[in-house]
Amino acid sequence: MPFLPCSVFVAPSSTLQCSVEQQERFPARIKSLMNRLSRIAPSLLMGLFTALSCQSFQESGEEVAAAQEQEAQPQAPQIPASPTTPPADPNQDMVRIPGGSFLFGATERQFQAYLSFSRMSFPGMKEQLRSRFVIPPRPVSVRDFRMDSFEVTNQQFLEFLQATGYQPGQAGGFLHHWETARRYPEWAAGFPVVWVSAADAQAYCQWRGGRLPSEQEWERAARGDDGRFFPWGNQAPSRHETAVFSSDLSEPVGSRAGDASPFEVYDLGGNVSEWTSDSEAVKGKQHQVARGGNYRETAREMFTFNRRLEPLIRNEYTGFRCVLEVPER
Ligand SMILES: [Ca+2]
Repeated sequence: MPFLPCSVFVAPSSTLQCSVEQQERFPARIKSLMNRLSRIAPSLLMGLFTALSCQSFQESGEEVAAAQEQEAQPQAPQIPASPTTPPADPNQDMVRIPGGSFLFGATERQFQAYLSFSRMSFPGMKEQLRSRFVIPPRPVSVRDFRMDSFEVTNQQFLEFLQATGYQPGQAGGFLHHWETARRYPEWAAGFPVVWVSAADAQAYCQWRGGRLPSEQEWERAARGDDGRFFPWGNQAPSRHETAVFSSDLSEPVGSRAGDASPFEVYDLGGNVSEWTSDSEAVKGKQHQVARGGNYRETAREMFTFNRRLEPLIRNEYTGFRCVLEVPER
């Protein structure tokens, strides 16, 4: 309701008039002040005050109307260009892996078990596969380190992009599964990020103060002290209970409680394979070592000693996790 007609305040010579709608936008304290001044102040002062107030609230009203009109427009769901709330500490879900000496590589018995999971056979296959693994295993020593309990997700990688503006040197395939360079599909927030290279992964880990694990560190985290066949033990995996493999799609990280190593690191067996910091030449071409199986592969890729030698290109089945150094005491 209008509290007073504008004509009470405006000097007769003034051309400024407040509409009823404008008066209704005045806050109560302004209305009270104007009422008191109307009883004691000269009309010229009141005219000036009212003119300024009317103008101010007219502009304010236009802004509100513009905002409401904008809100009425259908908006496509978007991930904001910058986080509206600070992201959670990216290093909070890490576990400490005790260092020490362990057997790196496969025993002959383990290698034969690996072969028993393969229906494929071609001349020289055993020799080719054997050359990929460290047979017999050799003792390797690693220092204590901390490792991500889970594979890095799309959401976490977006936070890195927003914080750093990272641009890859070679962009081929970079985040190919995202809708835009800064937006992943809504359903994919908790899924492991893929279509990243080992260099992209290393940049992310460095942002967090860490790095990619070496393959020896990765295997230490997967095998524990007993040199097990799989991260969860020596039992063959069950597709629907143990790990994510032989499937069409990865799953949100940590979905399978059964795919846990002795140090409670999840998805080392399956979901997506994981970049390490090691590389190796194959037939004269440099390859990056990835460890662990993935959703597309069969059970045999989940053996803890299995080494994947990947070309230096991004793909839809390799992600990563990070490690942090532990200061020496
Ligand atoms: Ca994995």
